[in-house]
Amino acid sequence: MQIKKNKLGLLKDHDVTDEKLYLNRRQFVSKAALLATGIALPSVASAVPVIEAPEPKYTDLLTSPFSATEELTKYQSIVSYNNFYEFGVGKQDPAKNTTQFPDKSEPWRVVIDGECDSPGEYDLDDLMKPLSLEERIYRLRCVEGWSMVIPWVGFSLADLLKQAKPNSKAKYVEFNTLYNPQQMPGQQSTVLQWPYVEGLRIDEAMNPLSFIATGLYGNDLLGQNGAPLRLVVPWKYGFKSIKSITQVRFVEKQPKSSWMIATPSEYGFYSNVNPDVSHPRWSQSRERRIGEFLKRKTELFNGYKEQVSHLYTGMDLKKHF
Ligand SMILES: Nc1nc2c(c(=O)[nH]1)N[C@H]1C(S)=C(S)[C@@H](COP(=O)(O)O)O[C@H]1N2
Ligand SMILES: [Mo]
Repeated sequence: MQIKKNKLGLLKDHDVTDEKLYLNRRQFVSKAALLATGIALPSVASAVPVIEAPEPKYTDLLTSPFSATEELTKYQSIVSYNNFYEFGVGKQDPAKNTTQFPDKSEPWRVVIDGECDSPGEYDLDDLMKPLSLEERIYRLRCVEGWSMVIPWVGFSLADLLKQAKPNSKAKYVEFNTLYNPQQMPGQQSTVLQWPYVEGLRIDEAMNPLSFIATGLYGNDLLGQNGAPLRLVVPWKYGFKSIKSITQVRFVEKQPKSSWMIATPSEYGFYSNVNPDVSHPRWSQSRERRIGEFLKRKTELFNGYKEQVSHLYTGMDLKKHF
């Protein structure tokens, strides 16, 4: 996807995504780690097959006033250009390596526990029974400088959390991805600390924008997008939107996310999209919308300022990055 800018005098350096920068994000570690452990992930040479958008399975989805009205990113891009390090660090690795994931022969279990009055372990079906599915069209902005517009299917995170009745000590919510190095070969490497952990402050988690996706484009999620359920926090960088969740825990102290542990100088707890707070190694002022040629300006809170800026009143966003 490198663009030859010399052919088109119009383009400036900052108009095109510099893949070299973000490809470097953890690749220097991961390549070495993968080699050292001798893990056999398919080579990047094999192409991702065309994945046809399936017929919509959910036709009576509720619509949301929070939905964006921009052009949707193509289905093929959403399911073949991914970050899911449990399945490799290349953008196409998750699509290639999740054909058997999740294992459909076993029900997906989710534990909800910690500081709450009604903890429990649920089959996903039971967990979803009281909830009605809706469609939410959200922008997704990756910290690497690309973005998409995705029509998610799912429900408000708050609706799920309220069922567990969090108590007054529940100041934060911690989320864990499945830990299963057999099913997730990337977990045999030390590229990140496993399981993948993320967290939100309780008021961020209860904000109406915070969403649990179980599908996209009117159908169920595929493995590469974090099936069977993943978080979507559209005003934060994409890595906060943790995939394939097995544990939700109410906690008193701020959780340490996998990215904070990996590179504390580069990834903070809040990770709100902010064009004025640079990543230490690149600017965040612009982004490439996948499918578009020129970069566009990145918006504060990814364009969701009206809904979320009150959460950060009085906070120095440069300090709490
Ligand atoms: N468990 C887990 N969740 C994850 C990641 C990951 O590597 N592991 N990558 C994150 C990053 S960096 C991004 S940008 C989004 C990408 O979501 P998508 O592939 O569905 O677009 O997932 C996030 N969730
Ligand atoms: Mo990302």
